[in-house]
Formats: sequence, structure tokens, C-alpha cells
Amino acid sequence: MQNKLNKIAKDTNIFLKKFINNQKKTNLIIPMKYSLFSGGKKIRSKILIDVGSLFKVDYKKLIIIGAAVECIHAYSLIHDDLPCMDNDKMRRGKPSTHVKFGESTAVLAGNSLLTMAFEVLTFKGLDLNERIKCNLVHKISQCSGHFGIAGGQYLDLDYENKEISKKKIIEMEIKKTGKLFSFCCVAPLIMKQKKEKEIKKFEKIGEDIGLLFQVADDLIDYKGKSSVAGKKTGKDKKKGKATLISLLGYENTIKYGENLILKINKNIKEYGLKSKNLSSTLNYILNRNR
Ligand code: GRG
Repeated sequence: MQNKLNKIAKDTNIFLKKFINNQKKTNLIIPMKYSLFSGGKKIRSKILIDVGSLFKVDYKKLIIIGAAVECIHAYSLIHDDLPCMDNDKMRRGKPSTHVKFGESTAVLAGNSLLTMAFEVLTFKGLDLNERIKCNLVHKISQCSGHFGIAGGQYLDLDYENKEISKKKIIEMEIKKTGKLFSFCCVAPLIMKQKKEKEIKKFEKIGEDIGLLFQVADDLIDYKGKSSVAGKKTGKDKKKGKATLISLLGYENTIKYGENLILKINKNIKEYGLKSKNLSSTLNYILNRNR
């Protein structure tokens, strides 16, 4: 798994470096590069490639779509770490972007990474027809805004130190984390112009994968070591975050994750042997760094 992730990370970074080097230099390039190239597992791109392999989608095109996803992901991490959000000083084992460059620069670098995702999806070198590109931009916008990441982050902050139901916690985690995974699961189907029914099915699968990822992230925060996680752990409890662990306990949350894997595997079973890569990524997600 690690070799595959390393290859995806290398290919994504090569693309993004070339893309940025072809643009005019500005003062924001350095903080943008800092947050794009300071590590990161590239797990969202792995999901894109796993789902893409079910539908024979070209690897190079998927790397470009994954690069756009990484821009939005890096933006969300910069803003997530800000003092007005989760106020985290360390990310990927390094000082957070606002600690290194100051708050206003971090906000603007984040904003520029969001718009860079749209530049990547619409750039001429991505050989897809205009309609497909427009559908990809539409979907990634929905997944990032108030229906998705931003809306989920709002709920995450709003739910601090409150008693929140399981249903609401799941809804918040799906928005905050699941929607970007959902984009990764539907992008290959959009590229292959699949029918709406199959796209909807993969939208749900993506939400479940994102929820699994968030559950695993919460488990790492609860018991993982800071040195391995690359960020401070044990924060959720201190901040009074509403997580499934706070409601179900540690062991039951692991069981919840295992049941999610069973559910996702059942939903991709019809794709036969081709779904093996995606299945092993699910196991990696739940079991990493604990
Ligand atoms: C609208 C994009 C956008 C952002 C503004 C700040 C914010 C609203 C949303 C925060 C969303 C967020 C950070 C959710 C947590 C997702 C999560 C578990 C991130 C960690 O992802 P990894 O482990 O990170 O894949 P690496 O470092 O491997 O890339």
C-alpha cells in the first residue's frame, strides 16, 4: 500500500510543481507550496485511482483530478488550523501554515489553493470535453461549499461542548470529510459519462469511505502518538468535540468502522476482482497509525 501511495504522491507533486512553475510568480506561491508539498498521504487520490480502475479511466487524467482535490484538501487544512477554527500549531510534523507565515497570508494562500483547483480542472492539458469538465467543477464545488466541507466544518465548531445525537454527528462528519471522498468516487464515473443512478450509488459509497476516514482520524486523535500522527493528539476530548468516540466509546467506534467496511465491500462486490484495490485501501484507512 505504502509503495502505491508513494507513487501517487510523487506523480501528483510532479504535476502540481509543473503547473505552478508555469504560472507567474507571486508572494503567495511560497506558503501555497509549503502546504501542498509538506507531506500528506494522498489517500483521496488513491480512492480516485481505485474507483477509476473499475471503469478503466486513464491514470494520468486521474492524477490531474487528484491534484485539484489536493489543492482543496490543502486549503481546508490551512483554514482548519487557524486560531479562529481549531487553532492547531502543528500539521504533518511541521509548523502550521499560519504559524510559519502569519494568519493573513495563510488565509490568502488557502483561498488561492481553492481557486487553483478550478484552474487545474479547466486547464487545456486535461484532455476531457468541456461538458465533462463543467460537470467535474460543478460537483467539486458542491462538495466543498456549504453542502460539503465548509458546512461540515461549521457544524463541527457549532457542536463543541454540546450533547449531539449520533445521526447529527454522522451528518457533520460526512459533510466535513466525506464529501471530498464522495467527489473522488464519482469523478471517474462523470469522466466516463455514466448514468445518474450509478453516479448516485458511488456518491453514497464515497460518503461512507469519508466517514470511515473520519472515524479512523478520530481514533488516531484518541489513542495515536503525536510523533506518528504529525499533529497533536488527544485534542478532541479537550476541545469537547462531538465525535462517535465521545458517544459510543473507543471499542464500539472501531466496530462501527469495521461495519462500514463490510457495507462498502458489499456495495462494490458486483465489480468482482477489480474491486480488490479499493477494498485494501479501506482496510489501510481504518488500521493506519493506531
Ligand atoms: C471549504 C475546503 C473548505 C474549507 C473550509 C476549515 C474547513 C472549512 C474545513 C475543514 C475540513 C477538515 C480539515 C476536515 C478534516 C479532514 C481530515 C481528517 C483531514 C486529514 O486528512 P489526511 O489525514 O491529511 O488525509 P494528509 O496530511 O495525509 O494530507
